Amino acid sequence: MARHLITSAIPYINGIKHLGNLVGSQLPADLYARYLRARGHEVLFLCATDEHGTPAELAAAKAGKPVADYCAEMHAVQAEIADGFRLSFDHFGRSSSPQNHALTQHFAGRLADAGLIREVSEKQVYSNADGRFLPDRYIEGTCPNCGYDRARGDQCENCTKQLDPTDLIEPRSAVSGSTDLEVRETRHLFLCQSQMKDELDAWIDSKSDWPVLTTSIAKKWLHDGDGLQDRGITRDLNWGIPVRRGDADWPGMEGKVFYVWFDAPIEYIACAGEWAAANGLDDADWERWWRTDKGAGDVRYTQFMGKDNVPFHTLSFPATVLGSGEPWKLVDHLKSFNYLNYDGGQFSTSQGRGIFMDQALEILPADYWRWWLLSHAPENSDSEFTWENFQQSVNKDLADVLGNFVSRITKFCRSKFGQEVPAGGTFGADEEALISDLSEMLKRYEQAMESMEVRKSAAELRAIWARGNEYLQSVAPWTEFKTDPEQAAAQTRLGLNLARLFAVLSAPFVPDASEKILTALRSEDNAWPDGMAEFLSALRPGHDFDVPDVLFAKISDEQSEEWQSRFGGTRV
Ligand code: B3M
Ligand code: ZN
Repeated sequence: MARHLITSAIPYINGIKHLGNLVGSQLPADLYARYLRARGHEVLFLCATDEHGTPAELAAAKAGKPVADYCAEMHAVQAEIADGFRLSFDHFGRSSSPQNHALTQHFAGRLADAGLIREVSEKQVYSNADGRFLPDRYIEGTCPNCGYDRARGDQCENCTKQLDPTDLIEPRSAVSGSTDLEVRETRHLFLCQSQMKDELDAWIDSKSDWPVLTTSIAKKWLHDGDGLQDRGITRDLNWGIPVRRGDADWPGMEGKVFYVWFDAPIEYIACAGEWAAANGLDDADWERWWRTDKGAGDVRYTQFMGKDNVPFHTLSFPATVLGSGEPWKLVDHLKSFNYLNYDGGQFSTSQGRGIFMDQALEILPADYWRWWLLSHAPENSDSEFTWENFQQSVNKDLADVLGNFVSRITKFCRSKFGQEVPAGGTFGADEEALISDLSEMLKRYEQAMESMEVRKSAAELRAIWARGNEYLQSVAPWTEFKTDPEQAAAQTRLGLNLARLFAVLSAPFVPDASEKILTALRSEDNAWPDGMAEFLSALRPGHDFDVPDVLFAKISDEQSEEWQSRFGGTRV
């Protein structure tokens, strides 16, 4: 029994995530957390909403709401959807929490004391009418490249050219439309990551078991071009964590906030504090997960994220943690994912292309999505969602193999022996071969899960379901019953126990179906197998059971076609 701290990248507050986002962080993190809990480990699984930055401010303005209200509402929306997908966070926090405010200011103070923060003077666009600096996205104008008249200060949406606000022709404020703009000088704090380059490099080198996807991205940032650059960690915005040096004011930084990517990873730590507060626990209770001087020395910390988030987690955040000079826990394993594409193109939040988490749950229960997404996780390369593949995978794996097995054996038993586990008969060569195969297969499944090979884990689990089906198909108790009912009883008893095995092993992937099966089998004990033969005789003769409702309905061609056209374009 070990202690595992698990975090998923924290989703931005503005809007609902699509399935590509889900499979790149929250869902595999949940799979891992559920597995480790099932194996008896102590787990703290944390996620939160990432609430600062211009996207939050702009989305709130668009919704006509104060930012704080908007964030509170969207947090509740995201929490409900996460619940719908059965994401088993121990806490779903908020980066705008008081805990994160205090901790972010604390880290900034420590970094400044260590000489790792410098002030830089920059020129930025200031709007006289709005009385504020305008970050890139707050400035609009005509694109110098293609003439599109609603290009943004950072990029032209029409021709995709990257821009500087000063490139725009006839720039105006996206807030008020005012053209009364001027370039003003503003001072910002920079984190001196370049000073920590060697330390970070050595730390990454010590992680020989990290996926290549993770280390290659980190190495690129460390060594390409001029090497690791210092990063601005403050912004001229109203919404965010005010720049303070620990508890003290920071002269010259009045009215400024920390950059969203500075405070967001610190929320991983703050979230543990929120978790403790929400559960009436003390500081010591969360610090034992995060402070190596307070008991976190034996914690294994794993992070999950999409590849675009890797630089911040391998460089900027570790620079913050190491630079503080305090004994905070550093990540032990970082599992990153490629992208999931959608039906011949990309998922796109701005174009509403693809399936969003709320829409997915409107059409099918969580288990269907969890199974498909995890069994097709974009691990070694990008992967693609197509409706045809989804339909096939659900109909075959879930309906024909897992669902059908449970339904067939419970119904057969009911019709021939009644709704209790039948007595009689003995196990022979078929049963021994099955038990020995399953023991081996279970080991492979456990190894894949432990090493977070998500697709492989799904494949191993599917193989276990298939092996059970193969057994039942070959011994055929429905035929055996006619000549040797005693033997058929033994086979049926084993079949019912196999259904229980499937339920327990499948719980990390399809928790709802697993629970349905265990409820139908009236099995309160869902402990992981410790010896296959004993596990497969746990449901004793005479034990009552129910026949469950259909576990997985097949997806029809009509449904698949309808959904394909519904989710092909603009979200309505
Ligand atoms: N919110 C980006 C994203 O949702 C960002 C992750 C922060 S992790 C600390 O993909
Ligand atoms: Zn353009």
